[in-house]
Amino acid sequence: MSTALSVTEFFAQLWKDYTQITPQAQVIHDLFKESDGTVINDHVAFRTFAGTPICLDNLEPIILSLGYERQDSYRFVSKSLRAHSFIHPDPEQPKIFCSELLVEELSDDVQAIIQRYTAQIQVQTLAPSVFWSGRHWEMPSWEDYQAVMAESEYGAWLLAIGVRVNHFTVSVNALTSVDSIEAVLTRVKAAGYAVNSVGGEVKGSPQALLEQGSTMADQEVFTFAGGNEQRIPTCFYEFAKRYADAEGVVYQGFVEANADKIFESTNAR
Ligand code: OOG
Ligand code: NI
Repeated sequence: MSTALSVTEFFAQLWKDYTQITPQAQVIHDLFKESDGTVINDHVAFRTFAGTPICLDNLEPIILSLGYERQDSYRFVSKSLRAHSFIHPDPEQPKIFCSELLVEELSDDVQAIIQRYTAQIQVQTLAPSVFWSGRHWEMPSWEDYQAVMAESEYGAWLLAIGVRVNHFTVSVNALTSVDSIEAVLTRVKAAGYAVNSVGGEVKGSPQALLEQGSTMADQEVFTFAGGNEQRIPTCFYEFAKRYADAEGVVYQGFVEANADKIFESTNAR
């Protein structure tokens, strides 16, 4: 069906964009491809700014146009974020997690900084390509990046990186060479990559029906406005293992407490 084809092309474009600033993902992907033959994606995630032309409510119709349905909603009070997850009727298609920063909850000073950049957004009609469109504003100054960072790591990350996939997620259920998040992370660490240990390396539990782990984001030198060159986090890679409920149905949702810690995979280190 043409819809399925265009979703496939959508993810191919996303992977291309993502691996350009996340070289670790291609290396780790190839490692598992070598032992397992195929690597299946569980989900991808996007970040955006609320109260702008590219806010969550405006991105949602694009996701729906690809055949997705809204699955659930989430709120991360201490991070000033909200999110929706989306699921495709074709179970082979990855789920999508899309969050936005509630800029109005930040201090007046930081709101003003973010608004100086988001005022530059010029989008006429949104299309799927918005998900690999990157920054819609000039690169921030290092001072602005740091001022936003002091209140929202997510906000600073988004100001520098823009709208693009912040992680792909390997389905551990579909791997045959390993069957636990622990074993996956052991292999990832042996390959030389740092793992997100916020709240423990494995987020969630079999009782919560979802266990996840992730790398710490790759880092790249960016030239900030004014010429300041700084090494900052880009994107990371995630691993998810889903469990069946009492009725034998494998859980397809997300877990807010897990997600809260996965967000920190873009922390500076
Ligand atoms: C999304 C974090 C949440 C998950 O699997 O729970 C998430 C992000 O870092 O933008 O991906
Ligand atoms: Ni995720």
